[in-house]
Amino acid sequence: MKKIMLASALLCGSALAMTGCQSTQGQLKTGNPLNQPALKSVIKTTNSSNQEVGQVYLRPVDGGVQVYGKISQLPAGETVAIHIHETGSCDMMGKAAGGHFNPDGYPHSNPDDMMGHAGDLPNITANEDGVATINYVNKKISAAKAGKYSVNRRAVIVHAGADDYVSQPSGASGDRIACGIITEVM
Ligand SMILES: [Cu+2]
Ligand SMILES: [Zn+2]
Repeated sequence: MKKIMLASALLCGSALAMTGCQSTQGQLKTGNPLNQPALKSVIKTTNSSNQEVGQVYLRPVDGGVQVYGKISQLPAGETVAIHIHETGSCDMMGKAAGGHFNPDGYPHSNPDDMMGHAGDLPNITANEDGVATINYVNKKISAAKAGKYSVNRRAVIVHAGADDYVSQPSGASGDRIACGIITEVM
């Protein structure tokens, strides 16, 4: 009897983790929903309302770091840029986040270019409700707590326009409309 109760308690804990803490990941079907992300960024608008508009999660996977999440309240149907910027600050309308995370001194490029910024990510496109998702494996960053390629304490920035993956230094992606500092998931 004791054993059965313990088992059901564990199941309950798992169910809670899926439906509670990890609902976003579960909905996005981004792999094993019981696998906790290592890092997380709560995305807020850079304007004075400072409203929460999404979450981005990061977790180590084979060959890289899975970056996944959802951003809402974007202009409907618009394609916009999202990057990891070097400094973990969202001050001054996101400008304080600095340039793209670039530990190896490469030029800006498309996110799959191994000789481009580590912080480059693919553009996201909002649906008619202004909601966009991202689910991308970045091979140039680490989700570790610290280290040369770690993105812990750096910033996720969402822009007003799309990244052309060519223009220097940041793809001509326009204003910084939303921002979140990347932190460890406790
Ligand atoms: Cu950016
Ligand atoms: Zn870049």
